[in-house]
Amino acid sequence: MKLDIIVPTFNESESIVEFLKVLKEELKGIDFRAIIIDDSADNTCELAKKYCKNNKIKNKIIHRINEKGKGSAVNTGLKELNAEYGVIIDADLEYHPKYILPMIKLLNKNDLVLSTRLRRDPVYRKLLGYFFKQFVNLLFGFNFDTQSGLKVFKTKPLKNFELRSKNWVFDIELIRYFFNNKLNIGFYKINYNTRKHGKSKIKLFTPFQMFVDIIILKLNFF
Ligand SMILES: Nc1nc2c(ncn2[C@@H]2O[C@H](COP(=O)(O)OP(=O)(O)OP(=O)(O)O)[C@@H](O)[C@H]2O)c(=O)[nH]1
Ligand SMILES: [Mg+2]
Repeated sequence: MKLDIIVPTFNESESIVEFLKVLKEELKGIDFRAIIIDDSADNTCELAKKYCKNNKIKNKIIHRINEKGKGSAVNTGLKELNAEYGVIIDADLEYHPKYILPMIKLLNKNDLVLSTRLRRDPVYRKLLGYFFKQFVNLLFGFNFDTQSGLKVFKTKPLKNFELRSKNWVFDIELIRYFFNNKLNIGFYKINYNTRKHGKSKIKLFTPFQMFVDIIILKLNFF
């Protein structure tokens, strides 16, 4: 079994080494490759390259200079896939790599497996999440934890797929592709942590940008 693991990074110098260390530990004995798509201005890229080299982690590290956006980075990563199975995971350890293998197991019956977060959020975030889900459900017809930052999938169905969302709604676009093509989607419940190091890339205006982007996605205007 071969795994290609897409990791979008933006100024994650405080997390990347710990992330790669945990990833390697959890995937002991598995043939995997870290595909890191880095848009950082800090030394995330150098740290990742050095750690992979010193610890014999197969890798493809792309440092993009003039491009940005998590969706756009994931799209660059999708083009690099050549393993049977793919993973998309954040670098800040909010999603523990220990969940990757149990999720991959579920690909025997599914084409895409989404992690579903068991939430311990404050009430206002629970409410925001609830309305977000209802809105997505209304427009696209699915009621999943779309924004969870760990997903695993078979790579074959994505051969000719291209993400058009550059930012935070790429998850919905990816899921919509599997959903509309009647591919099987499975779920795996996880506990998730809050970010330990570094800063969130979410800004105050991000929910508004997401709202507009969801409507653009619905209208296929990207
Ligand atoms: N390449 C790339 N990666 C990005 C970009 N924005 C965010 N990321 C990465 O995408 C992942 C998720 O970003 P976060 O800032 O953790 O977003 P979040 O998890 O919703 O927010 P927090 O809960 O505050 O951590 C992290 O690995 C980021 O480094 C970007 O513009 N380019
Ligand atoms: Mg995060």
